[in-house]
Amino acid sequence: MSKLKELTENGCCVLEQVLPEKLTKKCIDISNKALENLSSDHRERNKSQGSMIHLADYPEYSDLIASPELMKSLENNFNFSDLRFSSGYLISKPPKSPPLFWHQDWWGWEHKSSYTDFIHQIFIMVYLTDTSRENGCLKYLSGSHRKRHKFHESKNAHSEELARVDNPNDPLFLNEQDEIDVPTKVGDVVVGDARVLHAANKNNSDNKRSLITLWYHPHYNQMTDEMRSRVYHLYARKSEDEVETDAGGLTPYDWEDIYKDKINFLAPDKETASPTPWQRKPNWN
Ligand SMILES: O=C(O)CCC(=O)C(=O)O
Repeated sequence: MSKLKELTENGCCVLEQVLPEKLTKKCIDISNKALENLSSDHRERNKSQGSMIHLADYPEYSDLIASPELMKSLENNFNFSDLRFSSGYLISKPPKSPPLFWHQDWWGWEHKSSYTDFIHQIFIMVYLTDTSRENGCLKYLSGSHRKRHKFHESKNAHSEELARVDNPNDPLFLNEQDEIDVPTKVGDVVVGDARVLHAANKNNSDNKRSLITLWYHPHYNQMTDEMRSRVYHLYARKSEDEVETDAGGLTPYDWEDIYKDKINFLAPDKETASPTPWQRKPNWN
């Protein structure tokens, strides 16, 4: 099956050995430094994820965001018409840490195009260690980007309680019968439709398991003006009450030119409409 078919039908696929060792080493160094700056309060608030460090606070990640090897591989495997970047996080699970809850990443469920094959947003996941079920690899529910699932109805989805793991028995932390593990090697890239339900296994190992999640919009030129504005707001980290994003730090617009210039071709245009409402919950008919 082609990678495009896998992405369209299953909602997730792996591109093997895309990133050069020099780049992954650089990402590991930046990430280790970023993790040193984390407060214990941050860790407590994000026990399930491990950490939620906004990439824009570390302009050196521009080499990864705009990596020619990543761009080439996306071009070779998919028919993306106009790729743009919005944001991303460093998500690092400490040794012996709990699973990441089941969730999906899409925020544009208000619009009817979210219930079609059109892909508004992809996640690119770059793991900085080899991953397996033992140390907290990704898992997902195949096809869940295109159909109703009981997890969509959960009151708790994306809540602070889940992030703190107040109730480890919440079904969103449990294994699902038809879940598919996604073990990876350093250098691989996981590509997913942002709508697909995914989670991460607990990290049972004695080492941390770090991941850089990047969100891109593969057909930006075909999104509505309202959605394009929302993408721009995410890129520019506009603070809005309804958006559970980490507003207030650096944005790529604040970066020195040497970093900013690298990712300029991926920057969303400025807004031409009010941003689409922030809607994380699907409403299937
Ligand atoms: O920690 C992981 O492996 C997955 C992270 C994730 O689900 C996300 O970034 O949306």
